[in-house]
Amino acid sequence: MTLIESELPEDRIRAITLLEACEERLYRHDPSIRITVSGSPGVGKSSLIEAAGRNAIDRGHRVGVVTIDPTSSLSKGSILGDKSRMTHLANSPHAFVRSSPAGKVLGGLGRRTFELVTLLAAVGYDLIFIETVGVGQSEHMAWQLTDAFTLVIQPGAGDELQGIKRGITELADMVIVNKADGDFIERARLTKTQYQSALHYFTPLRKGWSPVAMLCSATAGSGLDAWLDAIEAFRKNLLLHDELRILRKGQQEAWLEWNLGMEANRLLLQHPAVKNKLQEFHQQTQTQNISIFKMAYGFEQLMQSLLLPSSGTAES
Ligand SMILES: Nc1nc2c(ncn2[C@@H]2O[C@H](COP(=O)(O)OP(=O)(O)O)[C@@H](O)[C@H]2O)c(=O)[nH]1
Ligand SMILES: [Mg+2]
Repeated sequence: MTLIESELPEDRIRAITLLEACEERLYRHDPSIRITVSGSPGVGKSSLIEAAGRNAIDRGHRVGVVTIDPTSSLSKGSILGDKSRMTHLANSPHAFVRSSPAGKVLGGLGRRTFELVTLLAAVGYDLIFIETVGVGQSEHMAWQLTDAFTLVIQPGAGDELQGIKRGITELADMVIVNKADGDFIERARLTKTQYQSALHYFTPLRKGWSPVAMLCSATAGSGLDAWLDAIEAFRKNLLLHDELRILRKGQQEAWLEWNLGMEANRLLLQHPAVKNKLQEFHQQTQTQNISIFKMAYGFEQLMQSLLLPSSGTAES
């Protein structure tokens, strides 16, 4: 994993060799299911994975977890590292927890998340959780790169919403109302009902699967087996319709495109001509009110002349 995340060019070559071997193995046999666990910071994603992961190990699973460490991106402060919420899994011989830095990647997935997941699957982790940072943008990407999408919410989450937040909820295969314990139980039940009926109105995204809402308490240990059962049923349904294979192809394509975009972005920003122009732009904005739109157009033309020199558009 360290090799995969390394930025050194020589490590990259070795990482690709390793990943290629993983893919070969997985093309022959891949028993893994990959589940995104998404939701706002503090709803209990890490706690749920830790608690459900323990039960899953008792069922004979090997549990892999990739979390994106938010400390390096948007939400600093009160949030403890995810790994510290998963001490049992982190210390179990039947589980593996990896916290990757979100780094400069936009959104809640790391640049190498998909590669890490592939490695975990290839070495036999069959139940793989991907915990996102939960900042919105990333969710769609995570949805594209994994098999199942679990949205975690808090009791009362449905109250302030005019209806239910569509976007992310529409992606959910499973909605967990966590913290259904103590004084929150009644509220949690109500929230679950609200979500269940909202889910009902969305257009189904998967053949043969209706999204479910359920109650859990990571701390009291309730509802966890129902979640694991739902994941199992979800996987069986995918296999039944031969959807898993199609899904994986789609994931690979999505990852390829994403990676290409990121790399293009990185390389362009390193190009001397682009760097110079940015520098120039920066100096100009300090002293004058220049047109940002014209500037952006200038960048577009510059990039065209760099990437498609024969297309005729020269830098003005
Ligand atoms: N009462 C209650 N508290 C919980 C539950 N699950 C998590 N928490 C608490 O919520 C806080 C955030 O949990 P965490 O798992 O780090 O949330 P994450 O940011 O979504 O990963 C912690 O203080 C947990 O102890 C639960 O089921 N019930
Ligand atoms: Mg967490």
